[in-house]
Amino acid sequence: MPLIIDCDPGNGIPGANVDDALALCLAWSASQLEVSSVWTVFGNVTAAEAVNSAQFLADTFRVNTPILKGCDRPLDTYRAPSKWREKLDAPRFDSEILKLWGKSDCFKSGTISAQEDTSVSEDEKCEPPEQTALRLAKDILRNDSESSITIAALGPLTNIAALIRFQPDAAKRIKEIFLMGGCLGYGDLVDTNFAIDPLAASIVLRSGIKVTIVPIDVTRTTHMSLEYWLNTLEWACKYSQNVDRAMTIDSWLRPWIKYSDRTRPVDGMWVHDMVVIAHLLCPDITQVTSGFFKLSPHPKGKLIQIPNDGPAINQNFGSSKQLKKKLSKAQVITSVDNDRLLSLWKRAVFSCDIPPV
Ligand SMILES: [Ca+2]
Repeated sequence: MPLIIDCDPGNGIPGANVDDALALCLAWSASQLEVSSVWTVFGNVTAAEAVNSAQFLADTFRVNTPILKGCDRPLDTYRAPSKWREKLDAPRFDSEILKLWGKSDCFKSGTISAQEDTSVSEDEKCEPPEQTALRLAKDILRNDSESSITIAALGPLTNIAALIRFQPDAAKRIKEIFLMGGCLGYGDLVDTNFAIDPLAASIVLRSGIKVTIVPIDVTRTTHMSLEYWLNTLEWACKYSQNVDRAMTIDSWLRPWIKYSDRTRPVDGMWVHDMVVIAHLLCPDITQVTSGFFKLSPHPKGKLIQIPNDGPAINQNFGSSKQLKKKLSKAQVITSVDNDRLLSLWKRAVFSCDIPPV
């Protein structure tokens, strides 16, 4: 079944997460998955920068998957100034952080020589979500009319919500969505994907499309340490056919792991988005349950699970019976085996079935 990966990869951009990039590496390495398109969305970086980052990876993996630029603003505040953009982009103006990426000056995505400028016009940058939805609908409909689409959603859900709202016929082709987003625990903590565009998350959860949620509660139990990556790099480079790919991945992965290790309570990095693709490939490394969910207005984008009986988890919303009328049923991943997750990635991305050099 065709798989569309909707994502916000920030590989190569100082201070931007590379978990989408790890997910794309896995998806493009796995022959079981038929990646029909990659869509980008604002998040870790702008949607245009995400196109550059995805194209850089496509070149690394020598695939010609179409890469389409998606929405660059949340649905409900499309024209509003983007305060969150300023916050997310702050690291690229910090000289100490830039040094990790081997940069000395204020970073602009076009300055990465290996990542070509895709010359996105100013008009495209301001494209209204109706127009974006139309382009993405055409991309869905170019697939065989009989086939359904699966979407792996690794960023804010704006593109998919825009499709559901403005292109319902194309959205009907979406059979299932596997998404990384939502935070059930950790007090008031919210995850970026749901909190940046809670309206989009709500539209997707209420759409009736089958959804599997990989919440940040689970992805925060994952980690890839610098030591693990350096050992993997050494192992991969014993095989000559891996050397170029491994060194290219190292150019963006090592700076992020070092940065993440300094700024987050984790040994190395969380591999968030990779869990979605790993679940598609090898469901038995995860545990799944189903339940009823809704989004809290305070804090915006907080994911709430309502147990079958008894009060809501985290928040007091009254009786669960009343709530179920407005709730969305979804599957949720409850755990993942980190060792098997990393091993799956490593063995898929690097070929190791020929003798070492
Ligand atoms: Ca992401």
